[in-house]
Amino acid sequence: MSQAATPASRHDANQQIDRSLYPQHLQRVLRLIERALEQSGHDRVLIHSGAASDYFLDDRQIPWHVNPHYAWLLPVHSQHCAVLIEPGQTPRLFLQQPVDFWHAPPQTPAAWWADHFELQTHADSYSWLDQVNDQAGLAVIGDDPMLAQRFQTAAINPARLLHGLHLGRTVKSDWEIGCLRQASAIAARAHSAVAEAFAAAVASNTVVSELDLHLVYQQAARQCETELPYDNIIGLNEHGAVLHFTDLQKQPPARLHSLLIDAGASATGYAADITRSYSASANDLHAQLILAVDELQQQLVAMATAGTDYRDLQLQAHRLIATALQDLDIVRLDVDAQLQQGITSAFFPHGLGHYLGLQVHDVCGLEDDHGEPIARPEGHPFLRLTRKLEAGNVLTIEPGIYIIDQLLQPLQAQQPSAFNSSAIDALRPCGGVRIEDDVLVTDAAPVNLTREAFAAHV
Ligand SMILES: [Mn+2]
Repeated sequence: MSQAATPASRHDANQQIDRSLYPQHLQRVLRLIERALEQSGHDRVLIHSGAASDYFLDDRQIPWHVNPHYAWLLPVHSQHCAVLIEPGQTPRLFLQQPVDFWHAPPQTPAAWWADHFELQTHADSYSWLDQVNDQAGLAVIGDDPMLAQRFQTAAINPARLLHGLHLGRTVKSDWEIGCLRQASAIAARAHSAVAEAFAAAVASNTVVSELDLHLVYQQAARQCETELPYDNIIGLNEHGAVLHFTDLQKQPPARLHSLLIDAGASATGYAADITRSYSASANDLHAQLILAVDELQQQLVAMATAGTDYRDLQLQAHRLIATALQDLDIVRLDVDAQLQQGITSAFFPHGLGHYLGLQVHDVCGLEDDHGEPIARPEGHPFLRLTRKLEAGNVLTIEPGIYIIDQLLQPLQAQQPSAFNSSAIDALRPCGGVRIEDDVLVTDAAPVNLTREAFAAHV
């Protein structure tokens, strides 16, 4: 089992997010939106929460997720609501409170957040739209098809304004950091429960299925599947090498070698995105690989400082992975030779991480401040973050090393002497290793929200 030591912290999953931080957050968001409006040349913006749609030929709804720009403004999210923002005015909130005996009504607005809006409730989904003039200076943000029908003069999702909103979301307020901490705390609690269940199966020489581990996770997180920010990736043994393995098996494998779990949680719309890897053996090569990835991951976290270009972190990750592969005698080439020949990309084919916030892969990771694309480094097609880091960014650091035969075998065939094939054969039944933490960039040292959460839980 591998679980790295972590610093102590004050935060735990039962702690409420500090509501006194919300008014300042909202004022900041409104300022950012006003600035974005100035730059896009619009007078005001209507941000719609969204509306669920049904499955094809069915009366069952597709799970609904709020428009993240609406969630940026408000801590409580329901369908058919909207905020109208006009610089210098109190934002107007059109809140749907339907008369409906089929469904539970949305929460009654609580003073601590609702008092910051001019509130107007409506019973049906669209009548309130008549109160918003369809004018050239209006921008509308949302994806309900009714919006485009109703607003023919206004700009629907104008790119320039969207960029301004996305850019604003890259730096988190204290309120948002509180939400992200809470999400990490819930996820850490659930990860720990799964680690215990896996360890218990190993210790008692029994087996456990991926689905059972998923159910342990959900019970400990106390979140429904629709609340989880993404489908849990829970891979036993060789499934750990499938980067997005969500096909959770109900049957346990004959023997447990390893577990890779990539699972998050949400808090007030904000996500945690955490991966841990465990070995069933105390000291086999896979267990050593977990320790090596854990160590290099923490080195990379420490480098996530303001001013650092995330592309350099990606390249640095490949150097550290090459070092680990050489040190563990998996690859018999030095770092430079491994990089030149693309060997680390076969063991670590994905990006080092991404912004995290209201979306798991949060917005604006590949754009500069003016909305122009920032190219990925050559040979790194899956990197999701190419910006320079700044204080207030929250992002993931998630290096991994996997045995993916599709990628490795062509290289092994080309140059057999570069690889220790018996080491690769020994690792294959264990799939792979990934360690992922959620990290807050500050003006000083980075804050590891995930390790703080694990430390507070234990
Ligand atoms: Mn991630």
